[in-house]
Amino acid sequence: MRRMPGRNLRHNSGPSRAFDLQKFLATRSEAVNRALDHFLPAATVRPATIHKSMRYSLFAGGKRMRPALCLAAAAACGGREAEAMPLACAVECIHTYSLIHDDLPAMDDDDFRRGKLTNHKVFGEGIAVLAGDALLTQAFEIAARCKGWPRYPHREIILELASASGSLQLIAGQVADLEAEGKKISARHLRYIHERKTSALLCCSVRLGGMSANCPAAQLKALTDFGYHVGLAFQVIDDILDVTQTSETLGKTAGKDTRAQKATYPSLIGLEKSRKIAADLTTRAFSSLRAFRGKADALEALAGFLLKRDR
Ligand code: GRG
Repeated sequence: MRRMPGRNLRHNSGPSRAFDLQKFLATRSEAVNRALDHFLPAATVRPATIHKSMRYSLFAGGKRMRPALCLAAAAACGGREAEAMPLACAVECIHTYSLIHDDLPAMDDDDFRRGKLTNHKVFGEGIAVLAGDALLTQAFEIAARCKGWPRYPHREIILELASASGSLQLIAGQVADLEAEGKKISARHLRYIHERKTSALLCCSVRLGGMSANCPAAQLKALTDFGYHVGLAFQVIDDILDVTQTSETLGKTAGKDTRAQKATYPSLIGLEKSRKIAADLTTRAFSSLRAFRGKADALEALAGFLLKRDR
């Protein structure tokens, strides 16, 4: 992935205008939940166990940040959020699949996620693996059913999802993360992991939002730069929260990274420097939004919020 060159930055402390982010997040989360409920087979559909398991994790109370970013990107490009909604749901399905598999005993072996018992704790490991598989497949089905746009026909949309979630991005990040456990790695290698494990899907979320608005290439590039930097900042903050917050606040086991001897920014360079890196990355993200000439309020507010979040 490309990084942006340094610039003089107008934004350095978050959104410049009042934007009601709480209202945006509440209304969009509700709309995303309704759409996901519509796209997924009902919990009673045979075989009911798998549909219950998929729905258990999908509706367990995630923050819905990727869908929110997707919808906000569509709005920034002058598109209709309704057209972006299937893609927002597809990304959330992929994200939820990755969390279910990440929590398995063969991976991070976690008991809690989104404030509830992990999928395998409730349904068993076999069903949890299959629920993850089914959510990943569901994402591609939802995307294949969307209408497609002149600049971004179905092929482009499917390729976007596949490349973000495949063995060169999401899976590559997870593999590198697993292989780095207990080892001392360089900041450069840690960046490689974060780019793939986290930034790729956040970047994909905003790019798909732009694509659903049939955005021109310059806007897609601005969204790519924005998503890349917000995605990296997101993971640095995630690592910081792991050592500064309680399990209750996070809804997942806090302090896991240290116990598993995971490579993180706080373990590599300390908390203060990590906070500075997250803030710098967010400033870079803000600067990408200039291309939208003041129409990216929601994206701007989301980036500011993600930097300051406490869970
Ligand atoms: C294919 C067996 C197999 C496993 C795949 C790819 C993968 C496992 C896991 C992805 C790695 C991962 C969990 C990355 C971390 C990204 C991250 C910070 C997730 C937390 O996102 P939030 O805070 O979560 O948005 P909520 O619950 O709010 O949606």
